Amino acid sequence: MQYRDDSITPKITAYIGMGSNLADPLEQLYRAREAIAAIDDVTDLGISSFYQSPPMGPQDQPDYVNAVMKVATQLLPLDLLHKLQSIENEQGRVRGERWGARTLDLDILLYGDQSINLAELTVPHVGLAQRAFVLYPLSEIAPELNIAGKGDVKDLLKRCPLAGLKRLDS
Ligand code: 5RW
Ligand code: CA
Ligand code: CA
Repeated sequence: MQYRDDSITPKITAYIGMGSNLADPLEQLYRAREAIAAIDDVTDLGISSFYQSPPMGPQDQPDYVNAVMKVATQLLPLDLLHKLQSIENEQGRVRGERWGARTLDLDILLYGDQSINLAELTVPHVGLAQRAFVLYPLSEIAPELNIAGKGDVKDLLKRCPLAGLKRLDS
């Protein structure tokens, strides 16, 4: 859905969590960034370093690679979500076990300063304040951010154990 007058459409800064633990995870995330940047009404504003970590949830799966991407968008949250889901599907995501291995997972972490509580979408993302694989990359590209109801990213980070998280070289 588009607004009729683009000149009055609010430009929202959103942060997208990216994860993969199958089929060359780094390559999956590079490809996903290109696909996200190619969406109409989404502009790539940058990406964090890439981080490797052991799986949270079921342990019988490979380590993950995660990153956080910053975008500007004029898409509504659910429209952005559906485009991200199409990219997951294009990159071979198969729905299996809950919290199981996947080629690509794209989550809307933040959408401006909005709180969204829909059956399909919760923003800020539920795990954002506790998960090292989200907070460390997010703090790299948005160190001064305050998350409504959760606090400053800097303070959240101080209370978040690394849990085996390692930054990858370029
Ligand atoms: C389930 C996350 C339980 C945290 C989930 C939990 C992951 C991951 C998942 C990811 C790492 C959702 N996604 N582990 N586990 N990175 N390291 O992106 F406590 S499944
Ligand atoms: Ca674009
Ligand atoms: Ca997801």
